[in-house]
Amino acid sequence: MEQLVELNTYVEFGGHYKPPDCIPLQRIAIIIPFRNREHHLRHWLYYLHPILRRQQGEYGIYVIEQAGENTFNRAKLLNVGFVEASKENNYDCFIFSDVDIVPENDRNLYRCSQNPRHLACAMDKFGYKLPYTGYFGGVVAFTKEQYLKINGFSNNYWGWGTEDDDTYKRVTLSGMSVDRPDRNIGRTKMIRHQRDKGNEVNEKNYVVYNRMKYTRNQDGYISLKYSLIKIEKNQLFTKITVDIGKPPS
Ligand code: UD2
Ligand code: MN
Repeated sequence: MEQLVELNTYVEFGGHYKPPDCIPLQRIAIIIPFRNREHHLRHWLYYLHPILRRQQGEYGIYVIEQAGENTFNRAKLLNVGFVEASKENNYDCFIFSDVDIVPENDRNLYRCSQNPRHLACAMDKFGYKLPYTGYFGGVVAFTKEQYLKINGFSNNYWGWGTEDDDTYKRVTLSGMSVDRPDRNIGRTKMIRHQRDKGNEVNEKNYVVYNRMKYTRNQDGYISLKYSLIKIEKNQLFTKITVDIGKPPS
């Protein structure tokens, strides 16, 4: 981590960057759901800070850590990230990224666009193409307005899977479509890994998914509940640790 800090002296404390010689059109918060992936985070910071700087955006990095051992809830952590980052700065654009994904091409701009944007549209693990049309996992970008329009993400997906499909459906049901970069530009790599302990596949997620048409207006940004445990400012990122509860028994 010390070496990483030395390599990226242009980053301001807390993981912020602002280009010195132009006025950026978007203020970007990058939100990373997190627990127990320090090695991936180092990897991500090593690659992403230089890329984001070259893209001349104004950005802040927020690592949202789920405290405790309860089942992981990725999408709920993303909602927390939206709320907490918004308290710090008037961000226009929110990029929600897995900790283990790195773009291969600088021209894959970490920016928001007309519609919610799917940045990880050509992943190495899927043969550099979409595994299915509605795939919306990995890295996505929403303006504040787009995020609020879909009522954020569902808080009810505990464990691995389906929360990204839920998000895609929220987007289409809200009358928006998805923007993606060209397949050559959208190439990304995911660091190979095993499924984490505490993030097992949850069959109940399909039940949540099948109901979402009726529940999405109540479940999301509007119903988010959590308690803040700690805000830790590091040189290259801000880490926010939260208690988000546990799945219903
Ligand atoms: C896929 C999707 C991801 C999400 C997930 C299902 C890709 C590239 N990504 O990822 O967007 O839809 O399926 O939930 O296809 N994490 C931790 N600690 C944990 C568990 C998860 O930090 O213990 C975070 C971390 O940022 C990780 C992300 O959650 O990258 C997604 O979890 P994963 O990487 O285990 O799932 P994966 O690769 O199948
Ligand atoms: Mn992964």
